[in-house]
Amino acid sequence: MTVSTQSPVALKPVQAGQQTWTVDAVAQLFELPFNDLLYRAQQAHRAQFPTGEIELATLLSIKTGGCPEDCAYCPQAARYHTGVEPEKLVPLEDVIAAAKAAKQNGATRFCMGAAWREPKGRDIAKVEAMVSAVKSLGLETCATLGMLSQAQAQQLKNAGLDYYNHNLDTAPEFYGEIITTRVYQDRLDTLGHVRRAGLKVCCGGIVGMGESRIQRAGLIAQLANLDPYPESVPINHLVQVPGTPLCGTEPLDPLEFVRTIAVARITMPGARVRLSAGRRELGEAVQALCFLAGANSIFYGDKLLTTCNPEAQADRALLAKLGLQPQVGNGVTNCCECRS
Ligand code: SAM
Ligand code: DTB
Ligand code: SF4
Repeated sequence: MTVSTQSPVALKPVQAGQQTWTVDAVAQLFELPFNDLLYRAQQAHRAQFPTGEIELATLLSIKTGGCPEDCAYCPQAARYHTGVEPEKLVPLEDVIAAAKAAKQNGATRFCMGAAWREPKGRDIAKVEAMVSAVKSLGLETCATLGMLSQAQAQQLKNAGLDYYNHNLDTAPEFYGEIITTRVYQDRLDTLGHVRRAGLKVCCGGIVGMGESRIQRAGLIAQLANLDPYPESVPINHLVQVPGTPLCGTEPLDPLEFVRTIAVARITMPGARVRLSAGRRELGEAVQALCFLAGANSIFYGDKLLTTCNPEAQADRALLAKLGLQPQVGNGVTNCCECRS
């Protein structure tokens, strides 16, 4: 794709009211010289987050595998042979134990993920109990359970849920290549239900699925034009899992991943931009560039849902090496290792 790097892109005021982003304007950001893009992202980041601390969010898979959907990236789709065996819903005591451990390790947010197309009524009741229990430990709560009705979103809010994660995943134009069992509008509808219930929105996508740069710009434009834009924006780098249709996709240039983070920061200046799946493959130097580009949150803990994440100890060492402080939550125990 050739968009002139000379095109002037007006600096967006980071505190002013939200503005609409055209895909072209976002694509022009992607086309900036790398240093100019990172400089712009740093300006936006420092204006909104002067202390620059990194949020630590821990994930737990509360219902693994056996999903009826056909998301081409996902090891939990029942139709792909990935070695992920379907499991039952995790018992409440196990969720509480995992949340306590996450808090002890320094996490401030705990996200519960289920391999569902959408939760059933009896599922929601059980997740409500999990949310209330995790919330009472003094952690921020997040859940990702698939599509939600308005009533389900309200039930989760009433149980103490702070955030709901539901990703747009990619640009509308590329979406049909990745998922056929539900449409983009279904995702937007769920996000609307989540917002109307008063929940905070965690919504991002995946890059490295074979999409073009203009499609990456299309994803960012969709996210930035949500009104308001999401409070949390997880940017996943595709984890290629053998057995999934996307395994074998040509890997994305790591610097293009850094650019995506920078563009997310500039277009959604007040959001927590989270380095999500795929950090192990990125390595430390690329992650350091991502922090420079405005990432200020990570999934923290040895496991994502079914795939590996960097070890917590290695992440603490990386943050310490970069002089980055983890965010401290209300009532979080000060741990000598992660608060040094
Ligand atoms: N089933 C629910 C749903 O799809 O909304 C919640 C769980 S689903 C695993 C949550 C998100 O994980 C997906 O939307 C996708 O963005 C991300 N994800 C899943 N597999 C991934 C992979 N192999 N690489 C990167 N991100 C992935
Ligand atoms: C998100 O955007 N990424 C997380 C979380 N939200 C639920 C999930 C990543 C999953 C990576 C593949 C796996 O571990 O199964
Ligand atoms: Fe199911 Fe979610 Fe995986 Fe899609 S991403 S297959 S909905 S678990």
